[in-house]
Amino acid sequence: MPTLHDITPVLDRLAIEVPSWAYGNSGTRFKVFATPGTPRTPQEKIADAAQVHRLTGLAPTVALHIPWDKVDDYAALGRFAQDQGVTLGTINSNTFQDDAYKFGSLTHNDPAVRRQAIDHHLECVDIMDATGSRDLKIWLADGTNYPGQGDIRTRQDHLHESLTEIYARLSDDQRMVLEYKFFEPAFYHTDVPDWGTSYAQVAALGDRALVCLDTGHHAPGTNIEFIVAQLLRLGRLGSFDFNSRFYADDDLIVGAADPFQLFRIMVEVVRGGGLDEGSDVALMLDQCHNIEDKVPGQIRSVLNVQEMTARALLLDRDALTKAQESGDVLGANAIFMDAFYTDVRPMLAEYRAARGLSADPMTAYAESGYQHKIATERVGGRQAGWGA
Ligand code: PSV
Ligand code: MN
Repeated sequence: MPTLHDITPVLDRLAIEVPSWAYGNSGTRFKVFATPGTPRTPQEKIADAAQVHRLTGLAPTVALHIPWDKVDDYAALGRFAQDQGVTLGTINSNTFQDDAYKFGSLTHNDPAVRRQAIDHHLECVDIMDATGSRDLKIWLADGTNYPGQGDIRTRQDHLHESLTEIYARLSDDQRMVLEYKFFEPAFYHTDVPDWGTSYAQVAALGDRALVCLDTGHHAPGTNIEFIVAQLLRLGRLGSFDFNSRFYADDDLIVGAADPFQLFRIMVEVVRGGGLDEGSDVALMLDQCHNIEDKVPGQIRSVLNVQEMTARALLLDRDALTKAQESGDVLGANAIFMDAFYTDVRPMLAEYRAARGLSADPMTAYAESGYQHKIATERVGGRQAGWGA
């Protein structure tokens, strides 16, 4: 089995992008609970994200969602982030909260609505130019609720045309990632429901159009690591949105519902070169903290990814290949499970301490006084929330 020393270079490269919206209030259609200290501005969200990075060394970039994080001067916001010790990352578009999009956005049958949705994405690329962001992430709520409601094939053609115009606006160092989700808010059909559709759409655009895999966007029982392996094999895995699901798109803390699944995914990421030097697979969180404090929720999340990555890196590949090639079913499985069952927490504590970080970032946060400080300082104003 590899040692901590062997896996250190890869651990050093591990970077997990955090979403600005994770720091705002969120909930369900039943209730959104407010939390003292919740950011009121994009700057306060970035300050919280920087605190996560300061304590873990794992989260150097913050993703923005437009228009939720709209500001007058994005270059200044980028400088603000840098002063805090982080940089601005992926720009997420939003075509799901305007009345115009009731029947779709980039797939809508009305050219005027498609125009509005395309223009929103072009504005997002302008923002990327100002922030220096590499990736434009597109997730569409487009779909229909009733059979016969829309022409599902024409909508694919509209999607292709819309994406073509957006893709053409990107510069050579920018990418588009197209996220899929099998249902919700549309219940009968969704225009980008699965990795195959996302792959077909991005493959028709060019090399800098890739698939975004949100771990919560699959039917129960889906073998997500197989999709990871396939997309890496095809060179089209652009990014992950990590989170946990028990039932649907729960957006819970990654690794909370099924740590073994996260391990299996990370095994395929490692196997497919996703953590190799120079890899451009982006690891991001897409989570909401409905009842727990948000900053420690994010700290827990990036630590979970780090822990499962370390376990995946400890997998004895040579022994596994030998067992696989000799048809040793139980032997191969035992090697795989040995890596999963390895408690890497003491090893990672040592790793962090050697880098001047706290060995235990969760305790360090609890003792830092940061939660009390933001709860005391952030009084008045309007707390940020998912969808506002
Ligand atoms: C949709 O459920 C999604 O996963 C997309 O990534 C959005 O950008 C994100 O949630 C926040 O709305
Ligand atoms: Mn997502």
